[in-house]
Amino acid sequence: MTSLFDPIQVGRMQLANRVAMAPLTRNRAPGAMPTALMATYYGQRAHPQNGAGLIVSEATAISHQAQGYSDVPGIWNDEQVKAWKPVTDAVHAAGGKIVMQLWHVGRVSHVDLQPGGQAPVAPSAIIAKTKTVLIKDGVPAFVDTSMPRALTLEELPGIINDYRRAARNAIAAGFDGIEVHGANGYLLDQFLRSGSNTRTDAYGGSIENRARLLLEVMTAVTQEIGSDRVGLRLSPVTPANDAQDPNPQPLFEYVVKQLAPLQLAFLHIIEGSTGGPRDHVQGDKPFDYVAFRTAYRNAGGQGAWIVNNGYNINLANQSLQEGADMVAFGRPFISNPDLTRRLREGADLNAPDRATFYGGGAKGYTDYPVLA
Ligand code: 8OZ
Repeated sequence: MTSLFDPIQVGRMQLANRVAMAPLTRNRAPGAMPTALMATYYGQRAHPQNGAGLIVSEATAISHQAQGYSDVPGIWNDEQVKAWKPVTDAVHAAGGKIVMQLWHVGRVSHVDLQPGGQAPVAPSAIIAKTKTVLIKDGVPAFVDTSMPRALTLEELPGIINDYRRAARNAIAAGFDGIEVHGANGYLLDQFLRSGSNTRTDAYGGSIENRARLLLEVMTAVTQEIGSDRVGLRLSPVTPANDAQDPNPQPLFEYVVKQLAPLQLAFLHIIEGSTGGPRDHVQGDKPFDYVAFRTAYRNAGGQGAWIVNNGYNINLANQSLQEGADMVAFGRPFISNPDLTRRLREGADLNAPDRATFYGGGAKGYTDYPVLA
C-alpha cells in the first residue's frame, strides 16, 4: 500500500515523500521583494523526513499588473530573482524541493496596487464581489476590489510573455520548477468561467474559447523551461473570489484532456471550496473528481495528481489508495514546520494563529515549535 511517507518521482524532481506544502499567501514581502525571513520559513518546512516532499511557494506575481494584495512577492525583475535565491538555497540546504507558484490576479486587485493607479485587468469589465488585503502602517485591512477593465485581444500575447518570463526567472532563482496558479478566481480562472468571462472573441463564449488563454500559457511555460518541471493548480468548484460557472464538469474535463499531451509534471486540484467545505457544489450536481481524473488519464495525461483541501491523515491515505499521488496541506504547514513527522507519528498539531496569517514578521511565521 502506498503511504504518504513513500518517495515519488514527479517530473524531473525526486521527492522524499508525498506530502506537499500548499501555496500560502503570507504578505511578508514589502515592495514585492522576498526577504531573509522567508528563507528561514521555507527552510524550516523542507526537511525530507519531517517536512514537505514538495513545497509550492506562496503565489508570486508575474508582473506589477498581476499584483492584487499588499506585500506579496514578485518574479518579474532581476532584483527579485536575486532576492529569491536565499529562499531556494535554504530549501535545498535542508534537503527539500520547491516550485514557485506563478500568479496573475486579474480583477482581484485594487487601483492602489496597480501601475499608475490604473484599473485592474480582467476578461470582461465585471467587478468581483470579493475583498483584497491592503496593508497600511503594518495593519492589514480587507477592502473591496476595484472595477476592472477588459483586456484587449492585442494585450493577451503580452500576458503570456509575462508568464514565460516569470517561469524563466523562477528557474534562474533556483526553483526546481513552477506551478501556474489556475485556481481561486484569479486571471486564468476568470477566463475559464462564464460568470467572469462574457467576451465575444476567440477567448470567450464556448468552453474551447474560455480555456484558450490557460492552454496558451501552459504551452508557453512548458516550451520555456520543460514540461517535466511545470505543474498547474485548478479549483473546479471553488466560489473563491466570486468564481462562478454553472457547469464546471465539462469545462474542467476539457481543460485536462487538452493538457494531457503537454506531459506536465503534476496537476494540483483543490477539491470543494478553497479552505472551506469539500462538498461545495457549483451548478446542479456534485463535481465528480474520479471522472475528472479519469478523463485526464484516459487522454494520456501523466504526472502526479496532487489533491488538496481539508485533508487529515485518514482522508489522505484513503485518497492515495483511490489514485491520488500526493496530498497538499496548507494551514497545517503554517503552524507545523514538521507536519510530515507529526502525521507519521500521530502527534498533536499546533493550531495556527489567524491574526498572523497576512502580514507581520516572525510571530506566527517562523516561531512555531517542532517536536523534540
Ligand atoms: C489568501 C489571501 C490572499 C490570496 C489564493 C493566493 O487563494 C491566494 C490568496 C489566499 O489562491
